Amino acid sequence: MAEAQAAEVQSVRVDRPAARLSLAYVLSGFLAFGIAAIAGLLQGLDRGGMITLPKWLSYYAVLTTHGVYMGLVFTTFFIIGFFFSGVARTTGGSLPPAARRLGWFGWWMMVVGVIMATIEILAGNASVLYTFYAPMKASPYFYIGTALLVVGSWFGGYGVFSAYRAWKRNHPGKMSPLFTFMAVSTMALWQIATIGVAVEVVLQLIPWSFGWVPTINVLLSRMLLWYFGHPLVYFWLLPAYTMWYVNMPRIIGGKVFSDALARASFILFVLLSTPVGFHHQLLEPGIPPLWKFLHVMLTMMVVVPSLMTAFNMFAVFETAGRAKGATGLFGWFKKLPWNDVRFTAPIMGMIAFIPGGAGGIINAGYQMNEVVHNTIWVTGHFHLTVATTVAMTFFGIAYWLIPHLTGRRLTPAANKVGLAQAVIWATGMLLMSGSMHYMGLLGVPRRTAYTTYMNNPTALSWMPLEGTMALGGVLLFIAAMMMIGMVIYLTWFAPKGFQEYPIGEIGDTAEATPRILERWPVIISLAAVLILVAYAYPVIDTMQNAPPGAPGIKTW
Ligand code: HAS
Repeated sequence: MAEAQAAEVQSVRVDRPAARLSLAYVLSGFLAFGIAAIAGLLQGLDRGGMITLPKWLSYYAVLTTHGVYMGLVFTTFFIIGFFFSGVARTTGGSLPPAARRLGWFGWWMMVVGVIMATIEILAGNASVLYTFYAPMKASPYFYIGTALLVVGSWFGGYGVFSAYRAWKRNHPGKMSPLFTFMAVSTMALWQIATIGVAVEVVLQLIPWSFGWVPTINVLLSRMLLWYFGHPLVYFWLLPAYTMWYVNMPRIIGGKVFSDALARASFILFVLLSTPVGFHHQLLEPGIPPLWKFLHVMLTMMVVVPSLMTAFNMFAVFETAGRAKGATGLFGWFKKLPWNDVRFTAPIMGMIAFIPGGAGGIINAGYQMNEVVHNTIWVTGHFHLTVATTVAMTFFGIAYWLIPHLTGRRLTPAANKVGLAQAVIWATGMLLMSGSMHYMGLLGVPRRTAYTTYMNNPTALSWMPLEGTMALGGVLLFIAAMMMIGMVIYLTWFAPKGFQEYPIGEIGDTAEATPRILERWPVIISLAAVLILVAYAYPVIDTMQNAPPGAPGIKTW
């Protein structure tokens, strides 16, 4: 009986209107991913000294395209599409009309924003990289384009909130489904985080780039950027964690270990992701050391929900393995479905997060940061975290999500291609990110085009590693093109059929979830207090005792 009920729950299909909306977001994300991969290949080969880009194509324009498209466009579109699908799936199979309207409005706004920003980058008016650090000055239309991308994503969030509200209205007094709760938490975190970049872009960058004000307060603009920049990384990470907590148990034939632990870890992210931005500015003059210390302490606290997630995942793997008869300390390892790409791609990302997360903790130590800041180590760190952990989880999701949405199936042959794609991506990233970490320790700077520094012997000694990095980049490009091929296949050519949307059931031994874990007024108020404590004084101080403003410069 219970099995029949479980089978019925798993056969829920996302209905056509919701599937169309999710698919529009997911496919736009992968289109951006393909463009970013081409830019990545060109820039990797140029930086590794293997090719020379033509005069009309600046290294920095290609680098900006790669960073903006991979870090901001691919991720944001994919995340919103994934969330819409999972919210629909866990709240009955459809989205309320209001949620869909908000979703489509946001999608159009994001598309228009991306087109505007792209035109400016390609015209050579915005080679300011994905962090658009002042006083480098881009065309105002680049900033307006990125603002539209962000504001559009807010509407995606409002769509998720409105579906959540509708479910709560129809189920008074009940805790929301875990997936939906996680989508709401992540989009709430995103609303809080993007306030910083919205203020920077609208009040500082746009007026300055139009020439309405002659100078910009650089320190303030960077504070606002990093107010946004660190929670941005958790906006990337939390959808991957959603997959690990909710979808992964079903894929491996196990159960969700603890609903309460999962929710608690997401709430800790909502509370602690934002008041930590100064760990990106530890070497920036003008911020009093006490505030840097406070942000570093809070950074060490935001590591805790990731450690909780690691504990949870080991528990899920071990209990699933033991239920299948595994014995001994590590017997469960062999019971994992290693030949299922829905599992293998994300698990490779998970394993990469062990050194990736450790690297983050190294970055956050003040003295260690002096060694690695502004070196290519940091580029290695984020290729291990976002481009391996997060991206490989997104690949794993795409392999079942796209056929689910298009009414097709992931065939055994496609599964094999997927496994090869995941292995090539992981190998490419190991070579590329590994050499970046090592070169960073040797002092190789980040954000620079190829140079031998006038044949300086030290710089020449880096060249073999630059070559390994470029080789990794070539493998990554191959894996990216395979992924694009699979997306096309699964959308239009795979055999028609039913692909399960895997949703894990809560384990039998899990404790009941305390109600406080869904009290949004309490959670959001606490987050606001922490942000005020961490930022109010330094921001006011920076405005009152502002150094002379900077005029814009064009470094490219
Ligand atoms: Fe970071 C710079 C600190 C996590 C991304 N980071 C960056 C930048 C990016 C980025 C993009 O403190 C560059 C920005 C720029 O352009 O300048 N980072 C941290 C810390 C964490 C961290 C403390 N970062 C991330 C994540 C990212 C990301 C996640 C993207 C998704 N980061 C920094 C700092 C800087 C920085 C400084 C500035 C550096 C500078 O000077 O410029 C933590 O959140 C990490 C905690 C994670 C863990 C790992 C837990 C492990 C898990 C996996 C378990 C595995 C299992 C599998 C269960 C403690 C959950 C086992 C299975 C088997 C079969 C064995």
